[in-house]
Amino acid sequence: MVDKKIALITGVTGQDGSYLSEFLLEKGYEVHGTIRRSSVDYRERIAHLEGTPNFHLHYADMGDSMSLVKLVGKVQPTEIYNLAAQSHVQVSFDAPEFTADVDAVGVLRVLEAVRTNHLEKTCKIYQASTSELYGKVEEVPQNENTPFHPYSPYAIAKLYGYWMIKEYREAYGMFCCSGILFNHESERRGETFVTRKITLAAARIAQGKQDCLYLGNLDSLRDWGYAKDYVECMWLILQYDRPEDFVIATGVQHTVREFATLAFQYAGIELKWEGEGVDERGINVANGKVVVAVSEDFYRPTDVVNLWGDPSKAKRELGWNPQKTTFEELVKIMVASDMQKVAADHVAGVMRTNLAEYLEKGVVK
Ligand code: NAP
Ligand code: F7E
Repeated sequence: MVDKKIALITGVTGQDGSYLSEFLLEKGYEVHGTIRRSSVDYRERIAHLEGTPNFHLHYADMGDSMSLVKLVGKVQPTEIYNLAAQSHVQVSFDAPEFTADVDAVGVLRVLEAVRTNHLEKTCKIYQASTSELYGKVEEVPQNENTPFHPYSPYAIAKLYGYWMIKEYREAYGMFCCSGILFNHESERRGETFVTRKITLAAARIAQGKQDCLYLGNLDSLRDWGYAKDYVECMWLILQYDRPEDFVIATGVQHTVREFATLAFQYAGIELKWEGEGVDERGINVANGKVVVAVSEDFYRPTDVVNLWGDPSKAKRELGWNPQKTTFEELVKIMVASDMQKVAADHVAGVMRTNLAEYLEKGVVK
């Protein structure tokens, strides 16, 4: 392996891409990231990094092989972190073909871009695999040997990527690995994922800017960790002495209802729950108002309801600490950040206000 560390991150504008960029820049890497042209050129999560000497952005798209081949040839990366994806499970039911192109064939395009540039012996590849592979789970908790049962177009696309990574490792001796990451959240999480939707709404309701939050399946169980801790693991996986796949999780499970209860508590609202199923309501104990209600709009055609990771291998082999940030600390960080953002009501806040209104009315999933 060459000495100079050059990382290429696909999906650098995403939650994980932004934290990973910070992490690698601190380690002295030259960091290159892919961006897409969009009608609004506002890259909120990485704006603070633009202009940093070792940080470079390039246009490329997971659906465009040539853009990836040319970029890999130009950058000559020693490590690729393939994070780019249509990452929303519910959206994958509305746009299954696009999801397959980006999340499945996109992985193949990255692998082939490395081979086309003859970098298979010098460039390691990290693939953003997912606990969604376990889907309609066949055992709890889930580890590296648990059988997969993908249960959405997103998960099925990601399964293709997982197997391609394994195939290229065995067929061509490439150092390519999957991190099977369980849900990880942060103050930078997209606003339509359930945790961020809850913390943003809790902050808005606490500050009188929203009346009610509409959610789907409150019983769904997730193993939620902090994204900042998880990007360290992506790097550790590529520093391991051989290419292997790892489950990354906290080993602790909570329901959506528990997340909401704690988030509202940190926002200063004590909730009590009444009713069942679609009639369940979260009531503000202080004034008797309904602040959380269930809407079938947020139910999925098939939902993954019992994710719980066993991070023993990552702990043992990578020396990673799955409990660096606890569930309670994670919720507190997210609520504190959204309380500030909602109070500040700056330009981006106005955009958030509109989105939150759509979310409240159930227009955007
Ligand atoms: P995210 O915030 O949704 O970011 C996704 C990134 O992919 C964005 O930079 C997005 O660019 C980019 N992207 C989407 N379509 C693209 C395309 N056609 N070409 C190029 N780039 C494209 O996701 P995340 O939470 O950071 O997750 C990172 C990766 O880990 C994803 O692959 C996700 O599926 C996977 N994963 C996430 C979790 C989790 O809990 N967060 C768990 C397991 C696995 P724009 O900004 O231009 O949209
Ligand atoms: O849903 C339930 C929903 O959209 C979590 C992605 O990063 O993690 C993420 O996928 C659970 C589901 O994340 C609402 O039905 C209830 O059971 O926050 P989510 P996800 O589907 O787990 C995995 C590991 C990834 O790989 C993905 O890229 O919460 N839920 N009510 C809701 N979910 C949403 N979004 N909105 C609701 O109102």
